[in-house]
Amino acid sequence: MTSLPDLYTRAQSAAAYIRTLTPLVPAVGIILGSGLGSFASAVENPVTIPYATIPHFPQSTVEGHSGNLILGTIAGVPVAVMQGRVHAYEGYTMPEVTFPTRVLGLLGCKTLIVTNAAGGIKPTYKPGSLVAISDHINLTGTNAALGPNEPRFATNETSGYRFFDMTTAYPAALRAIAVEEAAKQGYILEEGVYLAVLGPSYETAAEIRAFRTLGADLVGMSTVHEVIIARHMGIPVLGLSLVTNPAAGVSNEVIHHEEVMDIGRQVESRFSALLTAIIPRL
Ligand code: CYT
Repeated sequence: MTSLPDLYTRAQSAAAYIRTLTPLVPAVGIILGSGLGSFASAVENPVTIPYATIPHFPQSTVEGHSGNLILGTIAGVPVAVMQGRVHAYEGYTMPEVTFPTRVLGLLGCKTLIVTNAAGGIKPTYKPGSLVAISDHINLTGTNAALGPNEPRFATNETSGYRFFDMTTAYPAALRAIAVEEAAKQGYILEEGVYLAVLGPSYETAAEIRAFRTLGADLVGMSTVHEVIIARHMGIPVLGLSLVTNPAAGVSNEVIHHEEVMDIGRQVESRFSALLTAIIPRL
């Protein structure tokens, strides 16, 4: 029996395969969350690569997450867009969940934009609100960088270490660009702290009360693992959450995945316009 090559070799073979399909070197990587996949149609001269065809790439099992990597340009900037992600709650391991992030880094992405659908803990957030993630609280019970350190994933001299700083994972300068572009488009992009749980059950009302006390404004089941790996690789992150519902107990509503998808569809043009304005400024 042949054993799997090591993680770095697997990520390199995925990147090498992608390079056989397009000479484009992406400057910005974008991971699209639940209900936000339609931004992929804004990519110009797209080369669409189904995850299923990429060596070692994980497949999403969640409704609302199609599985394509799309390389092309947005406002002239070369980008790699992940239409759909995989989550730990699907049963994927940390190396699997963060594999696409590693591949985006190896392909050359200098900035990563991560997006997600989140529950709003802060009472002023409404379904449809877009929020720039200022920081996160990882309550998933695991860490994406678990396991042997692999310094070859470093993209510069200040990354690839066993222990690494997280205080600058979401640089204020990137958030400021997003806030400015939203203002130009006529609305206020708020900033907030994203708290990640494992899922797939939505949170209880008691958990949400506890999370509010802890300083969380948003809750979701993704993103933090990708951000940790991006940080390990030395890639700065802009995180954008779409508030799809008030978190448990914030209103009396019951939470459904369908409403998460519906809100995504309602804001898709606003969301695409914001991303399109941000990307040339990164
Ligand atoms: N909503 C969501 N919790 C929520 O309430 N989209 C993720 C997690």
